[in-house]
Amino acid sequence: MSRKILLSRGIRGVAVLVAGAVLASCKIPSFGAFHGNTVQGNSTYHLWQGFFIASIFVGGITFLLLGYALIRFRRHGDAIPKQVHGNTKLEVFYTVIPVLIVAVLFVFTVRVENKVDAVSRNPNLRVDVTAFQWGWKFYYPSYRVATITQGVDAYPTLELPVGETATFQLVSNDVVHGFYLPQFDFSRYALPGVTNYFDFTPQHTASFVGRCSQLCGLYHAEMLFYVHVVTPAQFASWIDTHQKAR
Ligand SMILES: [Cu+2]
Repeated sequence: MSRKILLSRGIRGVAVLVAGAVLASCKIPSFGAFHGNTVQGNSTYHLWQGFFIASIFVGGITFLLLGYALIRFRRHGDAIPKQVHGNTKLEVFYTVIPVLIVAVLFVFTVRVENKVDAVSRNPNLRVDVTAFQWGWKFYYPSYRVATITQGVDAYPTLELPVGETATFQLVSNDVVHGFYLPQFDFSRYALPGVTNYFDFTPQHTASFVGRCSQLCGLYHAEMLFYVHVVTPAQFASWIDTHQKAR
C-alpha cells in the first residue's frame, strides 16, 4: 500500500473518530466553557466550540503526521539517506492552509464580535452601571430605581427580565474596574471618563454571581454582585417594591 493512501486513510480515520464522538454525544460538548445564558453570550460560546473543534482537527492531523514521520523515517541502517533540499509544492501547501484556517477563524470572530458589541436602538430596558471603590451601582433610569450596596456582607443585585433586551451603560467613578459575568461569557472594562455600552438578552431565569476583573485596590475581592434573571412579572413587582421603598 502506498504512503499516500496510508496517510489519507489515517486523516480520514481521525476525522471519522472526531465526528463520531461529536455525534455520539448528540450535541457538541462545552469544552469547559459556560453556555452564555444570554443571546450574546451564547454566540461567544458557539465560537469557542468552533475554535476548539478546529484545534482538535489541526492537533490531530499534526500528531498523525509527526507519528508517521517518526516511524517511517527512523534510522534503518548506516547508509546515508537521499539528500533533499526543499519541496516547493509542500511549502506552498503548508503556508496556504494555515493562512486559510486563520482567515476562516477571523471571519467567524468578527461576525460574533459584531453580534456581541451590537447595541439595540429600542431596548426593553436601560441599566446604568457605575463601578466604584469598592462596589457597584445599578440604576434603572426609566424607573428611577437604583441598587447600591457597599460592604463586605451584602452585595448589590442586578435584576433582569428574561427574554428582554437590556442596554447597559458602564462607567467608573474612580479607577479602572472590570464588569465580569463569567456565566454570561462576558467581561468589559469600567473606565473613568469612558462610557461603554453593551446589550444582554437573558435566555433563562437563574441567579449568577458577577465580579470585578481588574485589581482595583484593597477591597477589590469584595466587588461582587448578584444577577437575578426573572420573569417579566417578577421584574415588574421587584421594581414596584423598590419604588415604594424609596
Ligand atoms: Cu474593581
